[in-house]
Order: sequence, then C-alpha cells, then structure tokens
Amino acid sequence: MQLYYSEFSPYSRKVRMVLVELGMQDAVSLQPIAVRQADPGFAAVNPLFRIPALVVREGFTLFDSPVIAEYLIASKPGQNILPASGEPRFIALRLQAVADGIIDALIPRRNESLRPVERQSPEDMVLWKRSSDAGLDWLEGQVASLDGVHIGAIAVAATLGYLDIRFPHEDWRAAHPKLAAWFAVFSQRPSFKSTAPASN
Ligand SMILES: N[C@@H](CCC(=O)N[C@@H](CS)C(=O)NCC(=O)O)C(=O)O
Repeated sequence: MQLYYSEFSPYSRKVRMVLVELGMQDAVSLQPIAVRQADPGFAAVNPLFRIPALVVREGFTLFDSPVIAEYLIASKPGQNILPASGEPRFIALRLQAVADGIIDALIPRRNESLRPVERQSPEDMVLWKRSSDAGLDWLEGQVASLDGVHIGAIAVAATLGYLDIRFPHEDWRAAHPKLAAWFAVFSQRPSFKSTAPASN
C-alpha cells in the first residue's frame, strides 16, 4: 500500500499515527506530495486532490482520513483503536469528528492570514476562530473520554500538534488545562513523536 501525505498535514499525521499504533509501518510506503502541485493524474488517486490518500492496490484507493483510518484498523482484528460496537465506538468517532472539524477551521484561517491584508476576510476569520475555539472548549469537557489509545484520542493529538506548529502564539493551554495535561502525556507516545514534521 502507498500513503500519499505531507508531513505538515494534520489529517495525514492522524493516519500515520494510526499506522504506528497498529505496528503497520512496514505495510505502507509513504509518498510525500505537494498536492497543490500534483499533476492531473493524481485524480486517479483522489479526485478531490487532497491528502491523505491510500492506494490499497492498483485501481482501489481510499480517502479521506477517517475512511483510511477505519480501513487500516479493520485490517488488524483484535485491536482497541476503534471499539467494535456500542457507545464507546461512537464516542471515539465523535471525538475524531470534532478534532478533524477543528482542523477544518484552522487551515482556512491560516491560509487567509497568509494573504495580503487587503484581501483577507476578517468576518470569516472570526467565524473560523469561533468554531475552533468552541471545539477546544468542548474537548476540555470530554477529557475523560480521551482515556486510552483510540481513534478519537489520536485525532485530538494530531489536531493539538497542528495548533502548536501553526499557531504557536495562541496559548490554547491556558483556557484548557485538562486538555493540556492530557496532551502532555499522550504526546510522549512514539506514534506522536515519530510523526512530527522534520522542519517548519
Ligand atoms: N476531510 C479530509 C480533509 C483532507 C484535506 O483537506 N487535506 C489537505 C491537506 S491538510 C489538502 O489536501 N488540501 C489540498 C489543498 O489545499 O488544495 C480528510 O480528513 O482527509
């Protein structure tokens, strides 16, 4: 299998963390790609021109990150990264949805901030910040459900890692002490450390 990814992509980092937690690094070759510069043929891998994208075999590719994560997890029966059924499964998936949703708000806000000031939309930036802040507030109240190593916890760690890399001036820890304490421990895991971007 081949995983198209970029080292700064938090959705890709989540999938790479899943690979490490499953002990599946050797089953997948990592293919770094600058997806905005990808040639039109990349549509055969992901018609949305996004990463991560997993080529399982010729003619069968998977996207987006929750689908890839679920596929990898399903290929390793007996794991606990996605509980098989019941509420714990949906609590983990809901955490992943919030973590991914926070990234969905952070990325456009960062992209907007890189545009010339006169072309920025302050209104949109306020709305994106409202969304990611409220997501973090919600996670602060859900720290008990981050216990363990499941897809929800992995996704939240990838999101907080992105926040630290791209928004280092925004001190999310001050207003979210329980989340910060959880992250201080979880971020010591080899899956988090080994997937850190090499350079900024
Ligand atoms: N919901 C998708 C989001 C994927 C996504 O947006 N990835 C970004 C990189 S972090 C991307 O490929 N962006 C392409 C672009 O900006 O043109 C997922 O979870 O995989």
